[in-house]
Amino acid sequence: MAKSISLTRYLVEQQRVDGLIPSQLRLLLEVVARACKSISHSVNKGALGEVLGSAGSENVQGEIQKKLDIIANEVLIEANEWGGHLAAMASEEMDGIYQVPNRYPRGEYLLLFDPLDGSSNIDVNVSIGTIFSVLLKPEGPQLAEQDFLQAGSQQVAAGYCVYGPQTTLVLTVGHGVAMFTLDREQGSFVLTQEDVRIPEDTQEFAINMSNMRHWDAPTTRYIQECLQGRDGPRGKDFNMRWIASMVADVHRILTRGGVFLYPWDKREPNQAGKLRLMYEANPMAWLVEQAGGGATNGHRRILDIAPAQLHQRVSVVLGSKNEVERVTQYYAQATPA
Ligand code: AHM
Ligand code: MG
Repeated sequence: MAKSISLTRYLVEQQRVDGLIPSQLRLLLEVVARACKSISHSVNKGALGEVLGSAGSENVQGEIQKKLDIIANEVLIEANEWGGHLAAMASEEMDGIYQVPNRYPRGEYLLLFDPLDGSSNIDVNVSIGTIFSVLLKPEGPQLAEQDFLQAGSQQVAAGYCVYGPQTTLVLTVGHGVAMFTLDREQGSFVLTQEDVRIPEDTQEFAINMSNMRHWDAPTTRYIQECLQGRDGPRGKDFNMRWIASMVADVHRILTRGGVFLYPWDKREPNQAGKLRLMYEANPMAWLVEQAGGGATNGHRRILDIAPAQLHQRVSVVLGSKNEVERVTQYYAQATPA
């Protein structure tokens, strides 16, 4: 039987053998994985752990927080603040940045996360997840929110952990995408897939169709053509999936291809979209690109967007390369340069 490779061993080899990551980044990723394991245990307990339901508070974006949103946020902070590898953290669930307290040593990395993505699915026992992104702190003694405002192309690591029928951690440090499945008996993540590739073509799309009447013309055109199937301009039938947890939808796309869209819509014309650039779109865009897919806001590569705000939102189209390119073309044709 082939020897199983734990996340720890994989990271040590990335550091020692291949020289792909510094030791502090390895430590950071191990700590994030440990936090995800702990979150996975809480998610699994559900009602038995009295962790379901609303926390009765709102986050900075005015969204109702679930108890597990807050628990997951605390787990990530407590796990990461004392190790000496981080300078500060930022989270979808916190207003401003969280600097590592003075009583602990500070490292050179910045960690951003959506502690529990897919909040609407927590109480109904549908897959949810944690998304994270790692940046290097710019030079200088002071630390400010401004330091986090780096384009996604500057990420040094990104990943997510999906809490579904299996708990799976998916990771990139810029040399492809690897997947690790949590072995509960051993208590460790085990490498289950390396060099993940997204097929360039697909017949599966993911979008919240109930928003159709609010979309702009290019998104409407793309989806209508998919819906026309074999009888329309695409000449083939499409299937639709929408889990309402970006982690789960992206995990499916990394596994068997597909395209995911959460576009700008007319309900909130001044808002670029629903999803957050720093906590959701950037890490997922990098993973998808590392697996051979594409990720754009319709007009440009997500990873090239220079953020102006920590909680900035963005339109997202990502997944199988040829479909993402087609959507981008429809946007270019609708708004010629
Ligand atoms: P959340 O971070 O508050 O859970 O919101 C993000 C989620 C994504 O995971 C998912 O793709 C989207 O919101 C679903 O939105 P909708 O309920 O509008 O379909
Ligand atoms: Mg989210």
